[in-house]
Amino acid sequence: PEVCVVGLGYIGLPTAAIIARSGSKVLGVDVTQSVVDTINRGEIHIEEVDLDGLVQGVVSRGLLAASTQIAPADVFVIAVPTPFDKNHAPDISYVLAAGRSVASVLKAGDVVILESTSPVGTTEELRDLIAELRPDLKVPGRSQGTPDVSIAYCPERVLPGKILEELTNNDRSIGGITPRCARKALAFYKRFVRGTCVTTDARSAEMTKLVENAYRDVNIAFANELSIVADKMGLDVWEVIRLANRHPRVNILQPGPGVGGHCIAVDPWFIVHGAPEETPLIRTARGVNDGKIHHVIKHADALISAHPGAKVACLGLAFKANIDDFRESPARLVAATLARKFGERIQVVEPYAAELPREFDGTGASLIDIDTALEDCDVLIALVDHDVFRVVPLAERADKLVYDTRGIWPDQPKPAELDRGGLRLA
Ligand code: SAJ
Repeated sequence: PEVCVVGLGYIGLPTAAIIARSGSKVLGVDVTQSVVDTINRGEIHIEEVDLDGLVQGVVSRGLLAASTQIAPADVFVIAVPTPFDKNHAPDISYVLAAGRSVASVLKAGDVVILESTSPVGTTEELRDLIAELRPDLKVPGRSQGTPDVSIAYCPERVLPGKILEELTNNDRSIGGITPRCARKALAFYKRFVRGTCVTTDARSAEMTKLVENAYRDVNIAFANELSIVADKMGLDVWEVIRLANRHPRVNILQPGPGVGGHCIAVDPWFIVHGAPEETPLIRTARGVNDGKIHHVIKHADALISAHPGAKVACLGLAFKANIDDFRESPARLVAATLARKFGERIQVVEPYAAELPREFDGTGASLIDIDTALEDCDVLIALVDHDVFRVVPLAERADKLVYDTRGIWPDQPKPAELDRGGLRLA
């Protein structure tokens, strides 16, 4: 193959498919045999808009194949997970394992690109590993003369649910270990990226990725903190934010039941870990967003407890709107906690799920559709802003007791119970 993509997850697979669509022969490598088999059948193991058709097309045209074994290529793209441990310390062992396998087939002239979100300095560590394993190759920044291989960091910045579109159209930061490495990587991305590709050094590119997600986390924390303040003061936070955002230089994000997904709640810790003394704001924002989940649980618990016998529908399990990704989801944690406490009084509506996740087993909670919820349930707890929930007309929910954690129904009358303040929890 011309290109070898290591790691066929939410980023690696769409990236491999898009490179293949641009005409390059691509080998996708993954440690999981079932993932490899699925892709080689032209099918996919993850959910992403339009990805199924794209993968089927490039596999059937012989442009994309998958394997558990790496093979020589001209360009290697590493897109493996970088989780953190229980102390929030980043774990780059998958990156280094990928580096070891790339090193085993590397030859002069090759380009190695790391895309995984990584703590600052990881690309240099990858370079050092390659240098150690392949003393026969001159690596950038460490050997005299023109290096044999180029190594760069180029983070993805795609939004789940819009991955294919954003992979092609977003601007990209391309950080080379040296300027020459950046130019080599740039030439590669130009083949399939329509957005502007900006070159920089590897460490700046690593930090840029972390900063983007920390920026969003801090701003969501601001919105979430406002929502807790508004609950205490008996104000409608959505109304306040709508009005404040009419100011030309104010753009407050939307409060919700907490921050989910695999990036925004993780990446800020990589910065905190790298500079613990210097990051009180980023650390506090994480605490505020995690704390919001428990605020929502407490609030919902009080509402349900105050209405014994009422049937309750939790609307949504996904980590955000209009996707079927339930990992690291605050909505799921809220619904499961309520189900454990209130049992069969709790129903869950999640049009993107075929069944309830494991943790609901034995709780008595069941998965129902939105129409059944509107017919049978007295209390609605809106946890995800799926469009299917947003479009429920007022007439079908006017008589319900609603706890709207996403602000999807601005026209919902304030329930008298809430107005009395009896249920407001600081
Ligand atoms: N959220 C709010 N309020 C908001 C916006 C988001 O509560 O106003 C919540 C969402 O409901 C969700 C979480 O934040 O639980 C994260 O959602 P998101 O849409 O902000 O981001 P992700 O995790 O889907 O994707 C992010 C994106 N980063 C930025 O927007 C800076 C994406 O571009 C990155 O590529 C991705 O992380 C990644 O892979 O790092």
